[in-house]
Amino acid sequence: MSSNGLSRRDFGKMAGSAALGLSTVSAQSADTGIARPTGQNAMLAFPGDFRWGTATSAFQVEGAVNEDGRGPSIWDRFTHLQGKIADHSTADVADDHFHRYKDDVRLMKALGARTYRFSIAWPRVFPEGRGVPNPKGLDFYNRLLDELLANGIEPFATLYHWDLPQALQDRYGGWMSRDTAKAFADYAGYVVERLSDRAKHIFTINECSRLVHLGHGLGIDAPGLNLSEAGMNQVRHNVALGHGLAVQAIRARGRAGTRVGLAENMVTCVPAIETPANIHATEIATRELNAGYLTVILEGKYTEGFLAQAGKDAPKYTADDLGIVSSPIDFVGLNVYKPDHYVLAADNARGFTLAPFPASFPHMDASWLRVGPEAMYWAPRHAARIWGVKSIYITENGTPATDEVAADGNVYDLDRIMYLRNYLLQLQRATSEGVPVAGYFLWSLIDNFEWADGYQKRFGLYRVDFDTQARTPKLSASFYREIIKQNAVV
Ligand code: GCO
Repeated sequence: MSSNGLSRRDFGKMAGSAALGLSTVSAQSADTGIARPTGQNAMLAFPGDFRWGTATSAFQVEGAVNEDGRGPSIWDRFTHLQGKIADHSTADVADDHFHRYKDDVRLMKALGARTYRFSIAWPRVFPEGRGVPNPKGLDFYNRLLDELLANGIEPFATLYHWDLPQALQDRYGGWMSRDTAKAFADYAGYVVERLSDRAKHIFTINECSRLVHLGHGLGIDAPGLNLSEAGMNQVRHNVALGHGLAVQAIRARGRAGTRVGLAENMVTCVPAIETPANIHATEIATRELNAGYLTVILEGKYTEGFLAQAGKDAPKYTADDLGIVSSPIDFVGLNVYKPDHYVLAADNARGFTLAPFPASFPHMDASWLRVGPEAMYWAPRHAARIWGVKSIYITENGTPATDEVAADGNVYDLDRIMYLRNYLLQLQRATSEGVPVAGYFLWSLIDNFEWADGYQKRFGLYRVDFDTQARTPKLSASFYREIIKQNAVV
């Protein structure tokens, strides 16, 4: 009993009803003694300056592919080939975000989000990939930046989210050539010179890993190639070189205070059982399995293991390249969806074993999206521990869901909420242990063009009716708004 005669249980009830269940007083059950600490979710809180946002990419949302002088990209070409996209769709219209960006900024604002990660379409800015710029194309991003800032939303811009100008594919073979890396740096410098008065955080390249494997190995993504191991290694190196040259161009031409990093879906290794030996093995595995990109960027050399394994298929490079590739960056962005490997310590030459996944391992509404929330703890922790990264953003996390519209018109996407809550609990574990994660961008703000899956896989907090372009919040939008409001897992 408290001194005013009310039991704490009664008081909790009163305060709870007054604040729609969001009481900040201790709500204790007299019967069980189970209590939340003062400040409802204090145990699950994020650092005070944590940045919450959502993410999209240009090709997936913009549409307007022929407007204001935009040139074709490899994804325009690819989507118009027969049989490449599951539902035979294209992204010619997508979310029509090019025309509806003001509405979409309002959706962000309704979430209470303070940041937004989007990408700039290279072929809008340089329709031919290099040479003569198209100021009208860049103007779209001027309008978008102004709208974001007017609404108190901080822009985080990605320069390359896979929409390579088709002209560079035709002329140089795209990323098979170092010329594309050089063209990328020129484009990066041009854009940052004009936008970094407002966009202070720049990501160079999104997910090198996927563009190499799905785009140049398996042929599932544009440009739809099936290169040899040697070819893929060279593409990966050229992308890393493009990243490094772009970092240098951004430093040279960006306004003071411009910060630059990359966004990668690192191969995420999780200890199968959290013992010191397994954790150590996991760190060895992380370095080796990311050797072709993150490791060389953050360490300035390819590991001996990588070069030995690649043998004659190793990429061709110069010593100068390694210095460029490893140009210092300000932050690392991690796209975290799933655990890639569960690792056990092993008495073998590598020092680790990758446990095979059982057929019954759970996944979301895509077979690749395994539910392993602990990936969200280990990915940033590895970046901080292995490479000493001081500033990390979770640049993507989210899931597709079936998102049926219920009889009352709502989308009760409980599976997405379950997924997000569990991943965010692991992120909170990381930040509470001091892993320097500065922000989180949920993929995605709105349902959009999910590459080879077309519009069949919905990742949005807002449902999009692609016939009418109407946007409707799903229950997960309310969930995320509450997370942002409380700055804690709810
Ligand atoms: C990615 C992507 C997004 C995808 C998302 C869901 O970088 O893979 O950035 O474009 O849509 O990951 O698959």
